Amino acid sequence: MNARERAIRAAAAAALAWAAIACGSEPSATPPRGEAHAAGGGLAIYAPRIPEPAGDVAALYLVVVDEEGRGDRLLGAQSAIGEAMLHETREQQGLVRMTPARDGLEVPAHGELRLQPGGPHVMWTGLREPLGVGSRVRVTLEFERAGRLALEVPVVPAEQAAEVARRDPEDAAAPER
Ligand SMILES: [Cu+2]
Repeated sequence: MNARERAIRAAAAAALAWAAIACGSEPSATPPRGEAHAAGGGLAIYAPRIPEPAGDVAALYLVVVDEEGRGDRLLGAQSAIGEAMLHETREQQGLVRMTPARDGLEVPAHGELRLQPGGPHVMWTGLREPLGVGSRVRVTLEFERAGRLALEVPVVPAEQAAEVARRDPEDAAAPER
């Protein structure tokens, strides 16, 4: 590893350590939407991305849009990469912390659920192998009403966590049902 690679890794590790403790607290700008990556049951998934993990914890960010006005609830996100948890972030005594979202995360009718740095997200712990930029992770999202939606999520550079996805037709994923 050369000096530049070491510096990049150190920066990524620092970013992730901070995210793991605080889950971020900076509001992110509204990202452009691009193409839907998966759709089904009245929901569409936009801009899925996993910032390159520096350790054995990874976060998933994306936008779930309720397109038919029925509302829903994200209950889980399965993947072979590790054990998934749904997290919310809350401010407690001046500190921003993540807490388990035991009842899932609401997708408001006619609205959207935004998993993003500083907000709710999916977090995998105990990653079974390193995830490099450019790799893709198969994820199955589970919703209370819409059921399961499968998609492939790209791993992006850690500093792009707050940004959203470029349009890439190959990113499109077929819904499982
Ligand atoms: Cu978390």
